[in-house]
Amino acid sequence: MKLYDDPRSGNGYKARLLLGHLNKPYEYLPLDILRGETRTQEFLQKNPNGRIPLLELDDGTFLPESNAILFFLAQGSNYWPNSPLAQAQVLRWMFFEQYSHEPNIATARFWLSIRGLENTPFNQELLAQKQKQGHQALAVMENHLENRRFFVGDSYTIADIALYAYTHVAEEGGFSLSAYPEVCQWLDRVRIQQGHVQMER
Ligand SMILES: N[C@@H](CCC(=O)N[C@@H](CS)C(=O)NCC(=O)O)C(=O)O
Repeated sequence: MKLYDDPRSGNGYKARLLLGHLNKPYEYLPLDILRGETRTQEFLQKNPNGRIPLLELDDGTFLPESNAILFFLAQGSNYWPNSPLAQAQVLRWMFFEQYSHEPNIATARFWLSIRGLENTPFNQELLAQKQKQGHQALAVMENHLENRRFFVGDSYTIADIALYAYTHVAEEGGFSLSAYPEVCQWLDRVRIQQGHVQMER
């Protein structure tokens, strides 16, 4: 397998993290999103949406979308539960991540810590809105994690992986996690899972 990714991407890190847990070998193909390397004709033929992460399977199939990659790779492993209801709960948190969490927390991080303020044509109002909505997502997580070790059932699943990716670097988006002690304890629990890899490559 090949993983097209930008090392700074939390979405890409989700795939790297699960591949680490699964101890699966893969070829890493780093691209620089700031230089438009996912927008070339060559890359657009692989993923018409022009984004990483992108997994290339051994038969040449291309699979984009971080959470679809997690779903695919987790099949048959402990990171994807057996019961349809537990599976649906995992999907619930992965959809939450893509709709309520990542668009706010990852975007604020991208503006503040990756692209840099000087290159970011946004207004403070938009940043404040992203941060407000990001805090709402963190509060939902905090509340859910009260009396729970992981997001679904009592074990670590791809729901945790999807949410860990941008939560553990939320401070780079201007979010202090000190008001979320349950989230902080969960982050520590995730970090000690077997095969954990750090975001920095
Ligand atoms: N929903 C997608 C989002 C992917 C995404 O936004 N990728 C960003 C990096 S984190 C990207 O490739 N940006 C480059 C661009 O849009 O040109 C996923 O979860 O994989």
